[in-house]
Amino acid sequence: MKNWLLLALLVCQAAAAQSTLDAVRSRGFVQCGVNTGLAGFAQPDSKGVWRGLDVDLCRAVAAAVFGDARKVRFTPLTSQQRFTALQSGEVDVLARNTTWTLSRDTSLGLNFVGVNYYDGQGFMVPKKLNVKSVKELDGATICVQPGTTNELNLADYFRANRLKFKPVVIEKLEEVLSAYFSGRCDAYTTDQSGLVALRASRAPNPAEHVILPEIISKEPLGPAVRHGDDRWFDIVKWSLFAMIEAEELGLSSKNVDGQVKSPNPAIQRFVGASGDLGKMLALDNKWAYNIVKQVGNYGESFDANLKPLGFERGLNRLWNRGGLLYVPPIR
Ligand SMILES: N[C@@H](CCC(=O)N[C@@H](CS)C(=O)NCC(=O)O)C(=O)O
Repeated sequence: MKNWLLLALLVCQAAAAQSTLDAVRSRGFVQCGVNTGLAGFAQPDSKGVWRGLDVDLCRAVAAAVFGDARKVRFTPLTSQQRFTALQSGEVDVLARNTTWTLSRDTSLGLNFVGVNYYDGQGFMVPKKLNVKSVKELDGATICVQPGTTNELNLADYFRANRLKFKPVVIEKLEEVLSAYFSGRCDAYTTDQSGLVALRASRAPNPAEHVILPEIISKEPLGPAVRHGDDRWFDIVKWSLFAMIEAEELGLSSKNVDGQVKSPNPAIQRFVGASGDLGKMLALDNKWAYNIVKQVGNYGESFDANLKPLGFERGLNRLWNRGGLLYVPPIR
């Protein structure tokens, strides 16, 4: 083999072998794939600062890796673009109201780190249609985005219930919303969280739209990374878990400083005052302290981003308060 070819091959192999953590460190920031603009999950505010539950997860990873939650940049992605962006290495993390499914977790080459919002699919209809149930939508025209679980669940549900429908499949969020709000579709279907957020933030008149009572699927939404890099998978996973565990331990951005001297050994370990949990993740021992101090716990993020839009905690309460949020021990 020619020498230059061998060299090129070795350089390529070295680049491929570089871990995501090394790449992120030498770049100086985490590149996070987020929604193009979904209030409460990921949307730039009036000053252009990204806000939302998914955005906070990205900031938590930056706080864990760099000790600085600001070291993150955001790539807005449509439903259809998101998986290629992660697979190709354009983003390090995908935190974009993405449902954890078997096919995405296997053949799409993703690893879901956990769930940051338990959701389910619903339907929104104009109030004036006077529809009270999805079962009354036989023959309806229904707006949906491609590349979503919503598109598949819609077809399954209507088939299972022997109902007919005409799908109007539009890739861009702006366009699917204007199709629905202008009356081109009788109904719009997506995750319940999407319906609540979009009705509150995008409807010309929110009071003119109702969300039907049926929830037709399970949509566990969570951040994902690429297959093949266990260390990075661990870092993103435990960054999410740290936000949830902090709420359970009663640690918040407001009080975490005072807790560094807590007599509780679990808190001591969490804030990095004892033990070496950070080292096990190849991070600074204050990784979790930095997340809570700079980003906040899960409940703080929920209250800041979702509560103002009218969201209830519901399934997304902690396990010991009747919800599903339960993370393995941080020890
Ligand atoms: N959770 C579902 C749906 C996620 C989804 O893409 N929802 C739409 C409607 S809320 C969205 O976020 N669109 C934004 C965009 O494409 O820019 C999935 O993972 O397939």
